[in-house]
Amino acid sequence: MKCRKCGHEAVINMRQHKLALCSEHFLEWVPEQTQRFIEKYRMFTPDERILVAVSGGKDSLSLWDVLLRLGYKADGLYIGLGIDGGVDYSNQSHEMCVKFLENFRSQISSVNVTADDGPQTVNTQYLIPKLHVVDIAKLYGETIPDVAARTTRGRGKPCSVCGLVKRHVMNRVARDGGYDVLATGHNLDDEVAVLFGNALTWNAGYLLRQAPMLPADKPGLARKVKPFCRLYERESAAYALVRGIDYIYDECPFAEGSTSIAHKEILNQMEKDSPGTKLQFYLSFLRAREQGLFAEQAAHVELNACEKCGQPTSAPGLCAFCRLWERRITKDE
Ligand code: Q46
Ligand code: ZN
Ligand code: ZN
Repeated sequence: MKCRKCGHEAVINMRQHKLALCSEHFLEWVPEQTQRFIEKYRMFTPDERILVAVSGGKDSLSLWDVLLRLGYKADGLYIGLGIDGGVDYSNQSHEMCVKFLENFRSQISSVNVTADDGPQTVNTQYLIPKLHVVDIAKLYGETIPDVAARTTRGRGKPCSVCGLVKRHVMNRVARDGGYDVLATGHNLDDEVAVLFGNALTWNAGYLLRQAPMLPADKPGLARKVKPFCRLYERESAAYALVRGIDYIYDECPFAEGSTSIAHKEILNQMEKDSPGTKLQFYLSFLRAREQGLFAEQAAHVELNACEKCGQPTSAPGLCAFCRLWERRITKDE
């Protein structure tokens, strides 16, 4: 298989795009595509400050790398969940984020920055990224599995508590750090698996909130973007590999057996039989959503500011996150 652009040996063949590329052209293609999606979905501008949620996995580290190479002011946020799972999961993933940053900093002088008017010399101060680390156990006294074990949320799995905590911490760090936007590394496979699950139950509220860009329409909430939402998982993994980014291969041990993984397998089979199925499903959904297909059904929820942390909540008094740490109240639930 030859690269379509230069005829050298291709490292990836993307059947759904009918495109094969060599390593050099693939490393150009991913940032070009990402930039196209950033503009298309009005995610952010070069002046804005971006907080990238990094987990040590291929998607979030590749995203951080791409944003920095495109010249964006992007800092990272790592949330230490205290998950071991026999593979020292949280410590390993933290280490990957730190390593990424060290490597990137050491390469910084050789990074080409592209701006609207072509390559230019940019004050590299801007490009030296920061990694915010929030260790849940150090800050709140308990790991995510510990909190999950004493609450009724999530039926034995910590994912519900974990999601709640991550959303809260991401919003808080974005707000306190004065970031304009919060970026996550969700890829097309993730988005399509979530979409598939929500379409099975026609959950209009969830469908309406699934988007490449969600504006910060409530005080205390950050704008949320997914610049890799149209990139296949295989493409983001290949980017990490070809770029030489070291990432944690293990999934979180609690992801095993989840419905979204089961949905991914079904969708992979469909994609294999008919390349491009996932992308078509996602793009058709975005069009329907834009045409207001789910808007009417989504109920308007009045939000108040939480008495303790100030983040918006539908309940009066404390938000679900703050209630999580009030042991007495949680036990009574
Ligand atoms: S990190 Fe947390 Fe995921 Fe692990 S505990 Fe579940 S939600 S699976 S993205
Ligand atoms: Zn090439
Ligand atoms: Zn609160």
